[in-house]
Amino acid sequence: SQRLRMLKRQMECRSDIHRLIAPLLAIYELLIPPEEERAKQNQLLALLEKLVCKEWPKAGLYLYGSCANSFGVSKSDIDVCLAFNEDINNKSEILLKLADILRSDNLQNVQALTRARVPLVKLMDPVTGISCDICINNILAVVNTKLLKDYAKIDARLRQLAFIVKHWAKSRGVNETYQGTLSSYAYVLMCIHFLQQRRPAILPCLQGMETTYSVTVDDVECAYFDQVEKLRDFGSSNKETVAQLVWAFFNYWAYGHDYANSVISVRTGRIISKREKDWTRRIGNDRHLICIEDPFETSHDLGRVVDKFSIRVLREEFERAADILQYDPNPCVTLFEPY
Ligand code: 3AT
Ligand code: MG
Repeated sequence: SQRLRMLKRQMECRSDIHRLIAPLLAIYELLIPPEEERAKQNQLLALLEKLVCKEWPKAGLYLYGSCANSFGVSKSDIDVCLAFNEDINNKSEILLKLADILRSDNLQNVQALTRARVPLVKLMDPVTGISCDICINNILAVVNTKLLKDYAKIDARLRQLAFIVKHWAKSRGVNETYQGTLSSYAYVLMCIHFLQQRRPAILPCLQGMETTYSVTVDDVECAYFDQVEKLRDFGSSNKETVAQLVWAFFNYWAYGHDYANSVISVRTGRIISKREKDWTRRIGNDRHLICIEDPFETSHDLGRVVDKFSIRVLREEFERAADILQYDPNPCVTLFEPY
């Protein structure tokens, strides 16, 4: 009956949906960071490189997350990975040392969070006003950052859709992993998977193609086709607009997705079954109430933060968004109203 409802709604998509194209694109444009922000980020990165190099000449600094995956909105914090060519057993010691170095160079609000799930140092640069998190040897995040960035180069509609979805999630308070809702990374994977599933497809499955890029990180082989310049026309036979896609995205998560049995998988470009992954039972704190497979660490469900309370919040928000896009006279305002 859920499928029927979905089909019915698909046929009933509001007839003036094209009127939402301009306002949605205007919101997207406003969220894009201006060029001078990039310059400031590079200025801060150069300073950090200088400081780190003095203490650890063989280490490297890499940007990851939204400042490097092309899904960063204006005024985001930056995520930096300090990479050593060896395993580090005592990250705390290095983080504390790093915090000392940063403090003595007048960086502000320096804090070493050695006991966090991903241990890191936080800081604020008073010159550029940028806040920054530095973690150690988080190379998988650097590689998944590249994957997201490569997908974004294939079809402009991915970045448009993901910016709107992230903006919605932040406005509605459902982008808080510590409160049981989803990370930005999870939302971007949901958008990629959604565009892989359109017919005709708007995005290919890069991990299902010939390998042109491959690295092994923490025993995980990360391999995919990264010559994305060759795929610029991939989605061109699909003419859907950002308005239709935003509408269909929320409809899918409100009324189309089979939460009981399905896992979304960017790695395969398909829906796979929970049974296939043995994600049918609760193990420890992993409840698998909404399943989003990490493209590289395939045993990781990015929905594992979601609990029996927050799944209701999430699904109610998807339904609210779908209903607004369908019926509200002014959806581009109502959709993003603070909760
Ligand atoms: P914001 O714009 O900061 O909200 P972001 O893309 O920087 O978005 P996060 O701050 O949530 O996203 O995460 C930073 C990066 O860390 C994104 C991704 O490369 C990596 N990452 C985050 N969560 C996970 C995860 N559970 N597994 C693997 N990598 C992750
Ligand atoms: Mg971030």
